[in-house]
Amino acid sequence: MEKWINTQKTFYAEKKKRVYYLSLEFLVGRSLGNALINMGLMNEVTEALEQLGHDLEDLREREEDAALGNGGLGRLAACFMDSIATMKIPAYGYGICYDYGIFHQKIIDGYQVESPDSWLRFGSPWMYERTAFVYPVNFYRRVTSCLDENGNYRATWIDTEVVMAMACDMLVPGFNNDHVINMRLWKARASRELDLSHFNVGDYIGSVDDKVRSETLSKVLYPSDEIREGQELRLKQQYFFVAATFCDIMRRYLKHNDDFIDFPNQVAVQLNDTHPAIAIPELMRLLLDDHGLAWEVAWDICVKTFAYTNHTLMPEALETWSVEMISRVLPRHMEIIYEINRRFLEEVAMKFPGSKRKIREMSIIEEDGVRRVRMANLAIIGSHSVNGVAALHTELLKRDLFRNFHEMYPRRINSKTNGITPRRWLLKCNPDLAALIGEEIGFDYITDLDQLRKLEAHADDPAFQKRWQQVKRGNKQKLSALIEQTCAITVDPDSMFDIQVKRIHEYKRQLLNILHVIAFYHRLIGEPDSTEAARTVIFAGKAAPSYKRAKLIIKLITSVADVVNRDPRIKDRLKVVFLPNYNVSLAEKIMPAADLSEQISTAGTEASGTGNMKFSLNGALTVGTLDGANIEILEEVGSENIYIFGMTAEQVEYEKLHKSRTPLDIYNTNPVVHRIIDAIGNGQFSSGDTETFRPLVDDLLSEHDPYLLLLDLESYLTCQETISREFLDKRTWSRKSILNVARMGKFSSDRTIGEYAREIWGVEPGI
Ligand code: 26Q
Repeated sequence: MEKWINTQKTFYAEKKKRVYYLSLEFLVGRSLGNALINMGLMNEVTEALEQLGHDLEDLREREEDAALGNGGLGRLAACFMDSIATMKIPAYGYGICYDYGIFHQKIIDGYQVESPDSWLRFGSPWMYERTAFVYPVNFYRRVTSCLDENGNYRATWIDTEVVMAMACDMLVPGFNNDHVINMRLWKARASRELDLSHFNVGDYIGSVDDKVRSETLSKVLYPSDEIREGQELRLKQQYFFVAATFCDIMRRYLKHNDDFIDFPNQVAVQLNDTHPAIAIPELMRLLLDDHGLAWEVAWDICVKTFAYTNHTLMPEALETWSVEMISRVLPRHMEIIYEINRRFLEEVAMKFPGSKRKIREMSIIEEDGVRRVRMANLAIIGSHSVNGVAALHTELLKRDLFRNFHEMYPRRINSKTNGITPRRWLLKCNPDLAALIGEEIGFDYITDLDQLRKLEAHADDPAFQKRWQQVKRGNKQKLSALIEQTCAITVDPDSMFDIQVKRIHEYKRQLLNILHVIAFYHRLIGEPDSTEAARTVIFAGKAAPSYKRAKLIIKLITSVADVVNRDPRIKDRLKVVFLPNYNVSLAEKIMPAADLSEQISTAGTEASGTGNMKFSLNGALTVGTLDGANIEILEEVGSENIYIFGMTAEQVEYEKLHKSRTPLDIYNTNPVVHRIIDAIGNGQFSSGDTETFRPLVDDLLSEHDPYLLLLDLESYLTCQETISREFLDKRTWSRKSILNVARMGKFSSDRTIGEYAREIWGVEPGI
């Protein structure tokens, strides 16, 4: 805390530009081990606890994960916090302190069952309630207006319902640098007026009811990623945290300034996807209504202040809100959005005269059917920078999804390839590998990941390879014990650990993976004496509670596992495991134990992926498509050190249009494929029941399968056979594994944050 106070004092004294990273999600995980590592206290604390008769490992396992995020986007925000602290960037994270994080997943009868994650039940030692920072946030009701002395339109939002936002700070220590930044997460509290109004008319119970209702705002994280969830509560959560954050931003800014000329030189706001994009009309409202600026001046400040990161390519996943709802919940913001749109469409009409199509596509308001506000359009128009999260993703944004905007503002869209923090994803989760590397090349690589290159010199050294293999083997043994404990499945640590862990989604194609598992199973039955490498295929991941197909895919995986694991003919040559409740802490146990990392999304669908980087940094080889950051991993490690299969994004586009082959063609001509599909359809994994998995079989055979599983299946199966063969050659495999780690430097989130700082935020790392 002392270091935290000192850090804040320095920021304050230096009057530096500050960065605000706004995110509805921060998937932090546990903090104890991380804090001890970053502060260099691991040995001391281990020893001290020993003297007190406690085991640090045991203590660490008791910490609840702070799971305030769904997956990639939330974890990226958490990795960024670590890099920001380590690089001394004057930045803050802002979000919501949910009482309930992402749900706990249990597997019952092979199906996912959700239960609430009440991580704050007994409080958290890492959260500090800041009762001095409490702000009112307004909702609903109406806007009055008048003309001021200069004849300008002036609006006031009145009669509002008020919810209080209370600051809760979570401290984030940098690595080995005495720097501590904070994430400020808001909690909703009832306002006093609200209590009193009911009290006055004698409705005591009613007043408590209202109090409870207004506090539901920060109750629970929405558990759906990349599928639309358009509830009013979600919109209110977004505005709640944005409004409170801007109270804080304005308070800090106005301490040193009495006009807004310098605002964009003092403040940078990064929007983590469109979830906080209501911040754009909110800043306009503050500048216009509270501070009396002219529209043009206010708008110029807005665009210079905001930057927006996009995390998805799928048009159906883009956020929209009905005009009706925004008008009701945030009436003044709806007015401002209309005015932004009116002025913007004038610009469009000037730039592209007569193009009705451009106007229709670029408008913030979607006009066909119920009118809706397109948050991505708002975010692009209101920001000076729009970035994708990997090179391919950004190119596709420019070419397809945001083509019109790219044409209009050719300098706006830029690329910032994602990264991961090497502190958590190597040093903390894989201490033995981190130590082995350190003994060879020194420990500076932890804050300068490019230094891992020095490992290249040792890739062929048999003695080094031996130690490398021993570390991997130790990690696999630990994971085997965990699997035994949680799933009661015995796995062989000498088998190939073939792992796919991530949210369950059709586009991520866990189904393709299980099709290979079935093919492998059939092959083993057919060839009882084959010498093929034994495999343990491991899955983990949560499905959005409302996502039927994803849940059915989990059921198929667990059903295949049941059949395969019990089949005496298989004799331990194949095990299938679904580890329940995938979260950050479980990921830290899985990554170090992987031999093969599955990154098999349909090309053009996964914006970046970050699990791919975690696996590779821990010495797994990747089997993957030319999608997201896989392409850049390929560029770094070289094509001999990664297994690439399947169609390119361009081929996917082409096939969708021209359908040169259909899934049925493949099913009818390839007997291996035929057998796999029939096995699922005929009930081989559902005790003869042919109904359970019919929807999946239908999807697979459909001409309209948007994820083209069967079109990639043959190439995937061939690739997997190569992998099986090459795994048997320990020397070559180890060499590839070492080279993967040696060439992961680019994927440090320190590199990513350095690029954001220089190219978007205009701030310098503080050495
Ligand atoms: C939106 C509206 C209402 C409710 C929920 C949401 C919502 C929540 C979470 C929409 C999307 C998300 C999360 C998206 C996400 O995690 N995307 C991933 O971001 C990673 C970091 O950039 C990428 O590596 C992944 O490729 C991308 O899928």
